[in-house]
Amino acid sequence: MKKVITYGTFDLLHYGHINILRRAKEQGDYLIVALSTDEFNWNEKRKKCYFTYEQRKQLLESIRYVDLVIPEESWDQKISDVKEFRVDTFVMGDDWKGKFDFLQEYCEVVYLPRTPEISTTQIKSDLGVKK
Ligand code: C2G
Repeated sequence: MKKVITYGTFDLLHYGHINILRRAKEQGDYLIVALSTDEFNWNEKRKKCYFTYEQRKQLLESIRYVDLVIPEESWDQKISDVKEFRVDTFVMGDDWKGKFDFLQEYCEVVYLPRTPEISTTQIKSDLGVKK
């Protein structure tokens, strides 16, 4: 079984997220999503999520491409995640291109093109929601 992992906040889930999850799953047979916790989002990304971790986890677990959701609590957990879950391929959108090449020592690293013109920030802006 070829295992794939990807990381993210996935707040206000949209078709750009679904596109990356679908293509990540196409890289193997089992997709793990490491979902940024509320604390990690605020402390490390200054992102205040609309949906809580539990709500975002429930949404992701309902997606056919997703096999397991684990918490992302630190920037530094990727190597141990790859080892612990015996991951073959790490996938991220290409806005992160090059940032995780250090993982090549442990698994295949794949950056996939982002879906243009959609983002959680754009949705909030279009809805006139303060960031
Ligand atoms: N994404 C995409 N197309 C978009 C928006 C997002 O392909 N229009 C991808 C991103 O490239 C990323 C994933 O969807 O691979 C999740 O995006 P975010 O929820 O914004 O995650 P991010 O804040 O980039 O956190 O340790 C890594 C971080 O947790 C990534």
